Amino acid sequence: MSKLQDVKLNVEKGKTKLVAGLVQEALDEGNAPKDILQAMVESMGVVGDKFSSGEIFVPEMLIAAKAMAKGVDVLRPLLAGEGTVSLGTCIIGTVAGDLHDIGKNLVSMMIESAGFDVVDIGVDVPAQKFVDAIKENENVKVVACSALLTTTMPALKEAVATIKGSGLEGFKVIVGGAPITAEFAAEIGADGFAPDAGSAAVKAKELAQA
Ligand code: B1M
Repeated sequence: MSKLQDVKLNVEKGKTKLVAGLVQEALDEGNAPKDILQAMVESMGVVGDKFSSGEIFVPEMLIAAKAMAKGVDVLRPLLAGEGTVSLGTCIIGTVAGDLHDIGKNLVSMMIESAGFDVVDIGVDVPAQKFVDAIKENENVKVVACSALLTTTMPALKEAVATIKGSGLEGFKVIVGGAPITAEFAAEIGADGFAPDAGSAAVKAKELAQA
């Protein structure tokens, strides 16, 4: 079995103690960090499918997420570049009612590597907390809101409306997450949408420099 396959299977099985070592072995074997990350993202797809079909339940899904996080920790220094010039501050969080953070953490990592100072305000973030964070931090250029559940799409809408209605200016709002589309982003008044972490960083940079 290839090392990538090994990483993939062990993330799926939630082998938290093994994944970091396997990711390191995959790197040592010459696999590119982005390919290893992609393998782990695919694992989460498999885990999601197994959850949908009733083959596994929330605890298994959680443990697989923890295993992936261990693998991402090993890749972090390799995926995040060392930008010297700051493009400003990016506030990032997952909206109220939503506890999913792997995608948000990857977006955060890529936005940081694009040259932003990232302030991560976590998961289950009430709309007003985004506004408070904008007030509390200097030079905010981008606010990034993530939502992973169809049931938290209304909370994303509320977050964007609250941020936009706050009267604060000088920044753009980008949104994303598995159920979010460019159409929905436009409908709720976001300035930008990105389907994945890499394009979120490109979009954040584009909007901050516009
Ligand atoms: Co949850 N969960 N989960 N879950 N979970 C999903 C999302 C689900 C699709 C699984 C399924 O049914 N197949 C489903 C949602 C269905 C729907 O809404 N239509 C689901 C459900 C139903 C639930 C619960 C309701 C289950 C329950 O309790 N009955 C519950 C909700 C809890 C809550 O949030 N209130 C729940 C709980 C959990 C865990 C806590 C156990 C765990 C999360 C742990 C954690 O994050 N620390 C979990 C997990 C792990 C998943 C799956 C398996 C994996 C999510 C993930 O990390 N994917 C997921 C199934 C799946 O994704 N196929 C599932 C990998 C990650 C890299 O991708 O997060 O999509 P993603 O991020 C991508 C893009 O979306 C994008 O870039 C990222 C990287 O490229 N992106 C952005 C994300 N944010 C962005 C922001 C941007 C731009 C792009 O700009 C700001």
